[in-house]
Amino acid sequence: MKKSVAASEKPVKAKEFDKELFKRSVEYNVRTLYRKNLEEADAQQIFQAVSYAIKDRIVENWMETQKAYEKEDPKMVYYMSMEFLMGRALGNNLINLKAYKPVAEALEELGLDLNLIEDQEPDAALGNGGLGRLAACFLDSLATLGYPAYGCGIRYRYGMFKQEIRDGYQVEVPDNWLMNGNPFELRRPEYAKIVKFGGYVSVHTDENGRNVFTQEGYQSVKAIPFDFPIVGYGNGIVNTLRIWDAEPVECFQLDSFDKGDYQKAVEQENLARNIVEVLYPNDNHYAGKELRLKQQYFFISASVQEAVEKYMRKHDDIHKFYEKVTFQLNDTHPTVAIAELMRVLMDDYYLTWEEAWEITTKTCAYTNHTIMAEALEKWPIELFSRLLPRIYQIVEEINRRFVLDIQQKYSNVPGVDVQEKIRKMAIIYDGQVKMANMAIVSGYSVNGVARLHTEILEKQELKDFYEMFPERFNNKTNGITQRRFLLHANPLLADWVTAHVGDDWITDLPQISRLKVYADDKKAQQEFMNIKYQNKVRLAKYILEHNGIEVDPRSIFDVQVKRLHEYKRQLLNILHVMHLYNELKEHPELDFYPRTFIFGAKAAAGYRNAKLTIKLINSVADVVNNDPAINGKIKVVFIENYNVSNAEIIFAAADVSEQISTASKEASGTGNMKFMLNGALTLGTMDGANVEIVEEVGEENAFIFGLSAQEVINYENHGGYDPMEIFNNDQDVRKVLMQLINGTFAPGDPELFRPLYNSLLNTQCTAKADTYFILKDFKSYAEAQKRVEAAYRDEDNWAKSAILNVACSGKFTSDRTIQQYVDEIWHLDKVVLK
Ligand code: B1N
Repeated sequence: MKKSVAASEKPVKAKEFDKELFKRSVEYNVRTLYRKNLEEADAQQIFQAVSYAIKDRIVENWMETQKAYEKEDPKMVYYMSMEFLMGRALGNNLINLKAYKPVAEALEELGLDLNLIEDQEPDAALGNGGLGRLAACFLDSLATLGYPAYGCGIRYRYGMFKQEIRDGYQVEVPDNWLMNGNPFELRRPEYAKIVKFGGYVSVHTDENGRNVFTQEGYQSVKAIPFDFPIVGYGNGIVNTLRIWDAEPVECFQLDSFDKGDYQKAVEQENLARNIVEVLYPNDNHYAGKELRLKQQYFFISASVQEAVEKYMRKHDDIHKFYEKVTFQLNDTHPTVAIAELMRVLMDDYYLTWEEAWEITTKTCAYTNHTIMAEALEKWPIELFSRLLPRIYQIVEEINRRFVLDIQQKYSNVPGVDVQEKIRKMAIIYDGQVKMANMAIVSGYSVNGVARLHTEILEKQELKDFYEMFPERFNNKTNGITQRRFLLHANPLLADWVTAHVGDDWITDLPQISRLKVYADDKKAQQEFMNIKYQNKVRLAKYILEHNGIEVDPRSIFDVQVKRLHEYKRQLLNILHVMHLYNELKEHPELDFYPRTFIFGAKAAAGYRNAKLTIKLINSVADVVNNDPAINGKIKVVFIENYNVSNAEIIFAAADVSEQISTASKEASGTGNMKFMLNGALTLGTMDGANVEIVEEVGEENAFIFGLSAQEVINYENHGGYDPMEIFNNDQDVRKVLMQLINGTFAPGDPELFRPLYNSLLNTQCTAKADTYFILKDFKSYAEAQKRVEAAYRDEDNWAKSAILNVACSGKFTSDRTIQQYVDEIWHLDKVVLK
């Protein structure tokens, strides 16, 4: 670890919280914002008034932090991401200001309930799932550890859609999160940038004999940044999330426009309106839409321009840019940053190709988040070059030189087929621009997000690149922030942990391992189970209010919440529920421990099988929940609109954490870590970070089943496996599959679930069947579920395992992940405030 450039020896204590001042400030804000007093203001107005009062405090620290950065001039990381799934800000800011409890008390004295006020805030849902939430956790950790950082992204007018369930189907409702204004954001028009699209590139030679490239006939958009404060925990540091809005460059000047200009002006205006309109609701999937590439270049061009200008405001030698700046590319979505930085360095700062390349390759680093083939970004040359003509020229040149490198390296190596290498590794090939290849070739680091995932990248997916650039590859196992997902989400457990081991875990999660000595302690076990019970009561109340379903908090809460995707195998889970239902119907006398199966998941709007799986879950729920013969022993609940805010309630209440992806498909997973931290036991495959979770907590404190990643890969390399064999020989599987097509769960429309049936068996043979090995793993899953039930019946032992899960979760803090990024990739220095 590098030493810190402390402005003073000791970190200062967080400023004392002045309750009376705060109360006056809330009253004042309600008055000036709404011309009302507290009694007259509604809940939303009070939320706004409280938030502005808190923002006042934050802004002071924000200015101090930025002043310190200005003075000390530390190296900065720019975390470039299309997604930041921030969730709500108020509660989190209070937690990190160490002001949550005093503010709750002050508000109580005013007759107000902080929890209800928090519920007024819409989630900032500028992300789909794990990738966007990871970015948010990273920002929290960067600020808490005192590292200078910017998050760079897009201020989507509409975030992730709101999900409503109507008649069991998902309906997408626009998420108008800015409707009431956002009290924490700050518009910064003084940092606006112009971003250019389309047109053509003209070349001429200047007086020094240099080629000058100019983009002409283009359309442009004005990018306006909005800054969000990212409050570090108890250290006075406030970093910035900078997200860009788009505005038209100029207003109409009708008199000066001829017909062509008028047309162009309208188009420019539309471009600005469309570009930041909405987040693409795809997770682990690339749709190849032109507007998406526009979004990517829009925020990247603005962010890169600003990073370079900011650097040049303090330095005169652009050649040393990489000593003060590093760009971390959150998957391939921001990869145009590479060519954009090359463009700025060559076209605006007149560097040679070699000089610009040296800087760019020392500035950019890439994180891979998936090996799913359908997520790989490949842009058609036609589209890419039409939209970004100058950028495309640069990509072509990067590619030309890289292909030469391949030829040079491998031409004389016996047994190597150079053409084959080029086919696999070239950035431009087969009419497409391959973004992952560009990110690997043009940066100094490539990392995966869990050990298994990185191994698969090195040995299979990116094997050729690993052979060529082994020193670039590294692993950074994901993490989560315990401040949001324990301290804020689960105050009962947080207080209990602190009572037993002190509060160091808040900034040093491995300290939580000191809980291990309580795992066998009967009193601790009872206290733990009691807290879990109260959290289950809280979730049961939420479910009753939001779903109208009554669930028994004494039943096992078995939870799968995450995006809906075939590889995540919600279908395996619900098929197993159908199987349990069949068993209970056939053997009503069965000694069955009551279970509540809880699902929460959004499906991409155009993903047919995913949406149909939601309908199946709700249809099974309808039948099972209302069958008196079952006597309430199984309940199935689909929680509408799964998001960061209700996730906090859900994790705290879970007994069983379903992490059942087809092995090798889930790069890491981060929900798995949030469940563990809250004392749920993992029921999962050896996939992603599950492998490391089991390594930490011990296999005896988890329920592992299914094919290994290598077994899956072996099957795939040999054309799959034959699900028909299982269908023909396993009566349990056969029965549930037949129920998909005989109307058991769709009485009016027996054909409804045929597509799911086909995806598993595919009797028509038009495509491969059961590509996610659901039937192959079914038996092993059902057996693991039996072990879950048996284990839960032994309450003391369950409590012990649950406590051990909490105690062994130390590795999975995003503070550890960020420290590893800092030590092994970014090499930043800590800043400590005076
Ligand atoms: O990134 C998370 C991982 O924990 C998950 O395992 C992984 O599935 C997730 C295209 C993605 N990978 N790829 C995406 C999201 C949006 C999009 O448009 C791909 N998300 C992941 C954090 O590492």
